Amino acid sequence: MTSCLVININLFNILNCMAHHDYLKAVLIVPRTRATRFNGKLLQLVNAHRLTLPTLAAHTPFEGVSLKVIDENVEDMLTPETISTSADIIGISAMTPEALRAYEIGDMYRKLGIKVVLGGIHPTVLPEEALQHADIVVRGPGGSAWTQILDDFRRGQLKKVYDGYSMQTHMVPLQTEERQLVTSKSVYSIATVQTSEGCPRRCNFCSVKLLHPDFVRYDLEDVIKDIGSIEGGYLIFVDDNLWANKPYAKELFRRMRGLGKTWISQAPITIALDDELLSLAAQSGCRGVYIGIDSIIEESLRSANKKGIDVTKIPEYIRRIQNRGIFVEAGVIFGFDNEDASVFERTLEVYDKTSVDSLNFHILTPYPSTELRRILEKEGRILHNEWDKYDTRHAVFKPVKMSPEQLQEGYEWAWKQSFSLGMIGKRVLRSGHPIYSAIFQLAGMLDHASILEEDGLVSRAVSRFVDKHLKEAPLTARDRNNVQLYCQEMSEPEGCGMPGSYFNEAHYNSRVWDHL
Ligand code: B12
Ligand code: SF4
Repeated sequence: MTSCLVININLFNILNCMAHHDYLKAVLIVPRTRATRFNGKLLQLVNAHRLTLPTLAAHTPFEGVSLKVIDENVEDMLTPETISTSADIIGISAMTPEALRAYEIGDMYRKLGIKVVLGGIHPTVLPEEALQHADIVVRGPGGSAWTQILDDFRRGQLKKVYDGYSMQTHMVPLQTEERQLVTSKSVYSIATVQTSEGCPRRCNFCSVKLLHPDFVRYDLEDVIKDIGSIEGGYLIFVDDNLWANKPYAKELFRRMRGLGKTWISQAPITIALDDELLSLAAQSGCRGVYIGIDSIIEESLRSANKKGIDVTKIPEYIRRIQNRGIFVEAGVIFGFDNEDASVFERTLEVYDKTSVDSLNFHILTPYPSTELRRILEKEGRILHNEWDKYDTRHAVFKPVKMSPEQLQEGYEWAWKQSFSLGMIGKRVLRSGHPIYSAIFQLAGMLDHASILEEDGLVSRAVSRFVDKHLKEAPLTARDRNNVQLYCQEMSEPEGCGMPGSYFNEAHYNSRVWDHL
């Protein structure tokens, strides 16, 4: 009884003293999308974390800012009851399919009078729309803008729109701790790394050039330092085109030899033409590439501005890449103007004759401000602006040679056909690396099967496993620093009534931060 009282008094002291903090409390959020099912538990099991969060964390000043990050895809969804009412400023990231949820979250915080910042590709291209749900919008790369916003907040000089394009300086290699902010939320985390921004190509449906008008490569020293901050052995390069500058890519792969990392990335099919490049990639740990082949119909590729690809050579190119022990997943887009309803069957027939390890299907989607969107708008072919359906899984425009319903049905048929047990078995058996293949096939199947519906049998089992094995989020050096600074100010260097255990508390954030 007595010890309980002491602890309560201590806790009261902490809450009391920290309530008058002179440091900022900031929260960064990635919203959940319709595409993320199963209450995020499956993603919590194996999560390739969103690089956005540690990147912005690395641009958050160490002194005087307490930071919390939330990825709704792997955590419980935020509600008015669970949001941090004591936060000072919230930053939310949004791709187009995440925009509506981002707006909901923004509205929730703004109701409490908390400042909301929106960034990412969607607010970049539609800042006026975003400003209806936020106080501040960041356009373009956001690291330096985020640092500036925190500073302006302190000085009471916030602006409505920050132009990230003109402010970005250079990449900041991440620290292990910044990565832990997100990786500790999964059982098995896969790190994400970026070596460049943008893409030298100009496909007409792509949003990348809107966010990154120029193709910028990071300093290789910084990239290697960044990779050094990764604790585990697996990583994904999130670059749009890691391989675009061959001398740079080759040097990167040379330097990665011996680091003991296994990695995958997106890649253009043309990597098959450079033996040295492939060989160095394999030696550096490359085990898989996702190739946006997009279509096996030359005319479709031309209409999308994808030039220089001889579709008849695709099977041979796939084989060459696989010969290096690199797994190939092909990305297919349906809905180009010249395609009629026979495209689905024809596509599967062609891929059935290749040795491709896995397939991934998308519906052509006219994202805001892209060239494709401008054409379709002019022709009156956009069906609606329900952004959560702009996820490449829904037909949101009228194709030329089929109806939107035919496009939707054909797309779903292709998934079902391609991920039937027979097709999966065939691909796994002929794959040079059946274990990787089986994992990818399973991922593809889960992506489109509903066997793990929320509260289903498998979902519950995954939840139990995750809850048991989830790593503990470390108390960050930043928070330790803030508490110590405060205690010094209070002339109580021993901890101003804060029990030592709080410094070690893994869930300091949720136990103390939320209640301030
Ligand atoms: C990696 C990636 C993914 C991963 C993401 C998961 C993961 N664990 O990493 C996966 C494969 C799952 C994925 C899925 C999808 N993706 Co994606 N993806 C990317 C990619 C290649 C890189 C994103 C990234 O990590 N960048 C690195 C980080 C550091 O940059 P960032 O997030 O852009 O953040 C910077 C700025 O935007 C800004 N910023 C962002 N948020 C905020 C917030 C605040 C507060 C501030 C201040 C600043 C700020 O500051 C950051 C630092 O500069 C981009 C292409 C690109 N270059 O953007 C496409 C991209 C974002 N994806 C796209 C699409 C279409 C999708 C899908 C719909 C379909 C698909 N391709 O599979 C799904 C939808 C997923 C969903 N949530 O619903 C489109 C989005 C178009 C649009 N208008 O929304 C892009 C642009 C690709 C393209 N070719 O057009 N994607
Ligand atoms: S190759 Fe990929 S990232 Fe580059 S423009 Fe085309 S779709 Fe965009």
